[in-house]
Amino acid sequence: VEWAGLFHDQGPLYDSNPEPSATQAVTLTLRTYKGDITSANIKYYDSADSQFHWVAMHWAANDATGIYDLWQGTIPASASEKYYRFQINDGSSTAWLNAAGTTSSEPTAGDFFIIPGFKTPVWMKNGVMYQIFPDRFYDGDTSNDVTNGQYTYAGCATEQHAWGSAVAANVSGCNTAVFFGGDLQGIIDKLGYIKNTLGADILYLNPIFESPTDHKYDTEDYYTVDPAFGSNALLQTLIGDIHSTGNGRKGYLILDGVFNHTGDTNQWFDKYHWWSTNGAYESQSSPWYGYYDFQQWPNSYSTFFGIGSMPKLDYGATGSAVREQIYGSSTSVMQTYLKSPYGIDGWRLDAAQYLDAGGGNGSDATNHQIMQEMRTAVKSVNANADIVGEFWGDASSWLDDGKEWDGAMNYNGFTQPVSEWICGVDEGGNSAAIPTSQFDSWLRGTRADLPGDVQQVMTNFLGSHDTSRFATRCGGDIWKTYLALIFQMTYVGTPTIYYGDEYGMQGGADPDNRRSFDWSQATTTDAAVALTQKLIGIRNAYPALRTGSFMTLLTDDTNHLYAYGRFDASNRIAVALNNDSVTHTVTVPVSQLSVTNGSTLTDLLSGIQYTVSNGNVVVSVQGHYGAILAQ
Ligand code: ARE
Repeated sequence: VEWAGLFHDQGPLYDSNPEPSATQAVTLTLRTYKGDITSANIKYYDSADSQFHWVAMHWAANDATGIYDLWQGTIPASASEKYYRFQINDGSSTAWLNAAGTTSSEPTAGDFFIIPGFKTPVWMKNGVMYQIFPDRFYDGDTSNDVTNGQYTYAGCATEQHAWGSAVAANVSGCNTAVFFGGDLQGIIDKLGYIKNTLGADILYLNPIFESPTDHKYDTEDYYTVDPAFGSNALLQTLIGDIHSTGNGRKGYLILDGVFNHTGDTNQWFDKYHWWSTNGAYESQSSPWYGYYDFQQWPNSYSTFFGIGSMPKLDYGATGSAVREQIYGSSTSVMQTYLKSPYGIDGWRLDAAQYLDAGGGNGSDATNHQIMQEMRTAVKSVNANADIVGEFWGDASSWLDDGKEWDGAMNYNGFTQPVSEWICGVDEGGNSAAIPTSQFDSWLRGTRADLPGDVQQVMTNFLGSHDTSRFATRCGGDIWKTYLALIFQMTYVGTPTIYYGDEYGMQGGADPDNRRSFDWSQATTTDAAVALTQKLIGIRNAYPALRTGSFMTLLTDDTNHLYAYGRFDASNRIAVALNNDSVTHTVTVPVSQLSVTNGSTLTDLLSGIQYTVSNGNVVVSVQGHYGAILAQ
């Protein structure tokens, strides 16, 4: 069997029904070189009977070039989850194909998923996300700025910093009491930049609820927008403006849900007696005593990472007060903001892996049970809401059965490989260069862990509020940002721009990765911003880049070149990336995308047109740049 001819994924040309209901059969298409094989079978595992089943495939057609045969077979409809792989025979040898790749012996992992009834949000698949750390984006209302010494929290007096100044620890050495004045009014004022100039349509905000720190991951009151950021009424205004089409496309809002722990100033805990005298820290007969896990009351309690200002919530058993409070009841935190008069579109779950009962730290059945209940609650309020979990490794245990999250922050399958391939360092800045072939297999492997529609909503970001800035990690070469942006906007998953990454904002580790936004750079006279705008426009114009197939076309370790296809019934797009510092001529084998000789491909970045000959287009790509060749 000629392995190079084999292809299948869950894109629209190869899978009749990527998100089937329980009553919809799924017809799968397998590509082989013409005349290469004698038979092919789908072998699938059905969780209903815990057995493998075989479906013989039949020859269905040739592709447009006549180079390939297309074989088809149908997996019958049923409600149960299934996993499939292909067995391919040419009379003398057998090959196996699944999402992990091609092998000569039968694989034991990496099968494609079918999860009847499971869907990820259409808007998340098709959107581009912009992440904002609210204190640092834009100060739209100076009257609510936190001032010097306005209050003291855990020995830290607040300090007001001038926009543009360094994000250093303040005079008392406290790096979480440094306020720049950014707020919701600022985001409202700048929505035109996000939606119109850039063309992004999903906003993800780091925490906005009342809390004494600048980052607000230690919530004091989940039901109140922090006064330094605005008010609950202003949040409603912001949501209305995001949802309106006034500044471009209809937009969506995802809030940061910090539900593993609260702050120690939360009324439920009330370590500093800011509220009353009946928080769990203050009284064992507190109505919220059971919300936390005390080894020895009051000073020894479970926390996030040993940080005393972040006491862990105790989720108890199904129906517990904490479960009802956070997601279960109609007045729970999560349901409140999903419903009118707010109507947010999703939650990002902070430290999601750790939610647990007692002092437990997740990674067990209780965490998964909590996540299942949470999904049910969220979807009962808004079936189109998105749930994105924070997890830094392989998140498949929350994503592979359609019962918990829709997607996850894609450190594992995007941020890390991109950093190692383009910057030669890992997220922590340690030397870790990988060649193109390893980059490609890393991407394939991490995609294979996940159902296809989950892959499409994984949030793909170059950096976050928890990593160094991409531009800094990458040595400050803006061309590497260009290359990364081209990859990000043409890869599988929801592109997510951490505010400022679109102009190559610099910054080291937390807290330096949270600098105030430099508005002088936020125009299309800045080449990186102009490129971001162009790339988002391209992504928005071509569904193939969002929900199409992904096919590797070329990996060249010597010259650091990579090419891949994104395609559906309407468009075939070949992306060529040059990760070297010098210009290279790239021969892109577009016949693999069934693009015929003599047809014309246009580079959507340069406007240059190319004619396909001998199955290839030959493109000159400058160092740390790319070409997006569309038919
Ligand atoms: C503050 C200071 C830091 C200081 C720290 C400890 O800023 O300089 O080192 O305190 O004293 C929030 C704030 C942080 C704050 C922190 C504690 O944003 O600024 O730090 O609270 O007060 C792990 C977790 C993951 C977590 C990351 C940071 O698994 O959940 O660490 N990310 C979320 C948010 C953070 C937030 C919190 C959680 C807490 O996104 O912003 O911090 O609510 C490997 C591991 C991961 C690990 C990762 C990074 O990959 O596998 O599990 O993530 O490394 O360490």
